[in-house]
Amino acid sequence: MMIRSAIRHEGPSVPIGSLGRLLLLCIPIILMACTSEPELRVDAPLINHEGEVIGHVNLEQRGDGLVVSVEASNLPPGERGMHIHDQGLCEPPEFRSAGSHVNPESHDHGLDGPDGGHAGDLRNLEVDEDGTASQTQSTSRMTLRPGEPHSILDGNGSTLVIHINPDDYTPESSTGTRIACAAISG
Ligand SMILES: [Cu+2]
Repeated sequence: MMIRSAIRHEGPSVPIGSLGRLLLLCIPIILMACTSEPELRVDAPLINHEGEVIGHVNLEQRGDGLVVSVEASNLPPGERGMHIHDQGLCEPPEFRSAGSHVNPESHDHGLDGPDGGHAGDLRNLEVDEDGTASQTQSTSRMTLRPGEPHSILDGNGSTLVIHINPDDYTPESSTGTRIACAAISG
């Protein structure tokens, strides 16, 4: 009885209150969210029309969302169209080998168009004045999960292609020359 009493009164008693209890409950959840590993992850070098590596592309599957991150330099400043194309090959200088946009439903192009765009349509890449870009966006139209209809890791892989012109997200969009390419294969 004496020992139990001594242990019970060892430290100062600090009332944590309901807010404190809520914080104690939330901290492990926040830590789990911050440290949770992506389900699947692919990293690929980004090359320019001379075949030089100018950055890299990282794709991560997080639930039903595909997180697309681009880190690049030596790009022309401004907004640049960016899409996922349906062939996994980047042959400079024109990157025709990258094929067309991933579009299994044969939709019209353009995220803001009546069809809602191609599966491979992405938001423009914003390139800073110094030619660098560091951007992350998420899409639920593509997945890294193999065997699914919109999988990037189908038999022949896919490419992330950056164009000279911005995409205006309409069916009439003309993003022009392909200036950089990253081949993504499983
Ligand atoms: Cu494109």
